[in-house]
Amino acid sequence: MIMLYHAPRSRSSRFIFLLEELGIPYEIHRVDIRRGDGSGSRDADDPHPHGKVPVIRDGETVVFESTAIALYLTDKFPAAGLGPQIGDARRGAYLTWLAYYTGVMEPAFMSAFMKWEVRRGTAAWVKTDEVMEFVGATLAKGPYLLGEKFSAADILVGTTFKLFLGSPLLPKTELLEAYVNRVVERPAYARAAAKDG
Ligand SMILES: N[C@@H](CCC(=O)N[C@@H](CS)C(=O)NCC(=O)O)C(=O)O
Repeated sequence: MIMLYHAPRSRSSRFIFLLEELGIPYEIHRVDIRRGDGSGSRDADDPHPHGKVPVIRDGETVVFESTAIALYLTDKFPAAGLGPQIGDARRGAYLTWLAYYTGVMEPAFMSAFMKWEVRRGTAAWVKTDEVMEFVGATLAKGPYLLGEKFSAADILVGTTFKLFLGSPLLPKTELLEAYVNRVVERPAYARAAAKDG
């Protein structure tokens, strides 16, 4: 059985959402983490090398990093159709969005939040306005990042936008609001929120 190491209202919350979407048996192991406000502490039960969440354990296999966990779970449990499999023409876009989420989108928003300068030609990511241009162009073509098909990439991206939408970092647009609503109106999101703790 998949075990999710989870801290309430953190990046591991969206994996309860994904596990609920997958409809597989899983267990939640709550751990403490260090929070931005100085509360919390590293938990000896957490197998993450830096004491972070999310982490999953599948028997002897431990996976951490949101992108890796999303790919691991959607590859291992393909029946729910939440990640295009090898051979599917949408696989490339799926891998791209998962990697882009961690490698470009999160650093872009984090840099803006921390007021760090993003120097073109030096940083491996871009500013949020460029990210949002790409997101906007993608979502203009379909209700989800992969077009008609909802995927685990929407869970990562949609839940992140849910947090920031309407803040100075992510001004509201009709398109973004509609996208976030499509993601968070899913019944699995509500089930996950009830289990978040
Ligand atoms: N790149 C990681 C980031 C994980 C992360 O930073 N998680 C935060 C919670 S939202 C955490 O565990 N912080 C505790 C700490 O930094 O010690 C991922 O996406 O999985």
